[in-house]
Amino acid sequence: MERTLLNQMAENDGKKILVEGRVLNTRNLSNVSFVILQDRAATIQCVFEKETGVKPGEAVSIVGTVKKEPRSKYGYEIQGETLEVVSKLVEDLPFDMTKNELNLNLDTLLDHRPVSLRHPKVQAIFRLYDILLKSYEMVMREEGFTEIKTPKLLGSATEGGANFFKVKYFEQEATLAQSPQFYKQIMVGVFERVFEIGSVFRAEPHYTTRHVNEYIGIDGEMGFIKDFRDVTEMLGRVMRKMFAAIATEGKQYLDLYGVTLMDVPEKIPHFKLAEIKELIKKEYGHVVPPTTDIDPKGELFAGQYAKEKFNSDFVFITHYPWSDRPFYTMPDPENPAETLGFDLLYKGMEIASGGQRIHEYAQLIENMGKKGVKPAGMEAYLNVFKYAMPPHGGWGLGSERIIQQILGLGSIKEAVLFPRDVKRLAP
Ligand code: AMO
Repeated sequence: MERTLLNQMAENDGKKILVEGRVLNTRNLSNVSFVILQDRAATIQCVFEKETGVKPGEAVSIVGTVKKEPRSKYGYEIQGETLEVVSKLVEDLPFDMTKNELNLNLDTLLDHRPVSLRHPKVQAIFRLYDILLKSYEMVMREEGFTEIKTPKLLGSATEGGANFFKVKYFEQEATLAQSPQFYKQIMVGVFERVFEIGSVFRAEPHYTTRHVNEYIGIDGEMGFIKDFRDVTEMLGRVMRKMFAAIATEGKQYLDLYGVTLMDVPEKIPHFKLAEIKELIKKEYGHVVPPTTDIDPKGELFAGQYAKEKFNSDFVFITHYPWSDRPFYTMPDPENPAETLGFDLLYKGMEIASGGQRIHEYAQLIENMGKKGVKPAGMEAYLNVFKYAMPPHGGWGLGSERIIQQILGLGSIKEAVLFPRDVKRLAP
C-alpha cells in the first residue's frame, strides 16, 4: 500500500490507508486506546480497540480506515487495524514531550536539541522560519533582485572592529565573514539589484538575548538610488509583502503562540536618531547613555513611541552619527557628522541595519583615512569604485531576530536550530 499523508484525510474518507510518522502521545482507556500521530504534513488521532504498547517518540506505520469525527479537533480520525513500530526508542526520551508546552530551561532545551526540535511548538518556530526565507526570496525576485551566494572565508574583515573569527587557512590566516557587505556592493556593479541569505559570523563575547555568534543574515543591495529613502522604501515594501505571506501561510504556527501579525504600514515612520532620542526623553524620561548611539531600552521606547503615535510595529531610525557607522556609509551631505545610515526596529528591537553607501573612489579612500581603516586586503573591493559604481544602498536583516520578535521568544537562541554562543559549540 502507498503511504498517505495525514493532510489527505478528506479525500480518503471511508478508505483504508497506510500512514507513517512519529507518535506524539498515547492514551489508554479500558476498551480503547489512542495514538496521536504526526507526519511532515499534519497530526491526527488513531483509535485502536486494544492497547498498542507503542511509546511516545517512536516511529510507526499504521494501517486503518479514515472516519469523519466532528468531536476531534482534527475533524477526522483513523480507525487503526495494525500498528508496526518501524523504529523503537532504545532509551527513554530525556523529558516529557507529550505536553502542549515543553517548559524547559534554555540550556536543557538546547543541550537536547535533536529531541526538543521535534516538539510541535518548537517545530512551529522553524516552520515559520522556512516560510520567512521562502517569502523573502519570492518578494526580492519580484522586485528584480538576483540571488547571490558569496564566500564566507575571507582574507580580511568587512565590518571593521575586532569582532571577527580568525581561522587557519592552509599557510595563511583567514577571517570568517562578518557580513557579505563588500561582495554585495561589488555585485551591484554587475546585476544592479542583489540579495543574499547566508551565514554571518560575529566574535562578540557577550551574553544577551539578541546575539549569537553565527546567524543567518538576509541582505539586499540596490543600485541607481536617488538617496537612502529609496532603500528604506524598498525595505518597507519587502517587509510588508513578506509579513503578509507569513501571516497567511504561517497562521497555524502563529496560532500556537497566540500571535496575530499586524500589517506592516504603507509608510513606516522615520525619525532621525537625534530626534527620537529627544522624543523618548520627553515622552518616557529615558536618557540614552552617552556610550552608545541607542541602547536596547531606548530601542524599546522608540518602538513604543511608533506604536502609540503611528500604530506601527516598525520604525526607521536614520542619520546615525558618522563616528558609529562603518567606513562605507555615506555621510549626510547636509551634515557630515551624521550619515545616511539607518536601522529598522520591529517591536522595539533592531532587526536591520543599512544605508546609502559611498560610491565614489576618492570619497571612500578619504573616509577610510579619517576612520583609520587600512586598505590592505581590500584591494579588489576598493578597485571596483574606480570602475564607475552607481549610487547604491542596501540592508542586512537578522533573520532570527525577526522570528524572535514575531513569536515573542525570550531568547534569539530559540530561533536558531543549533545556536553558537560564547560557550556553546554543540550540538
Ligand atoms: P549589522 O552589523 O548591524 O549590519 O548587522 C545587520 C543585522 O544583523 C543582525 N545581527 C545579529 N543577529 C544575531 N546575532 C548577532 N550577533 C547579530 N549581529 C547583527 C541584526 C542587525 O540589524 N553590513 C551591515 C548591513 C548593511 O549595511 O547592509 C551589517 O552587517 O538584526
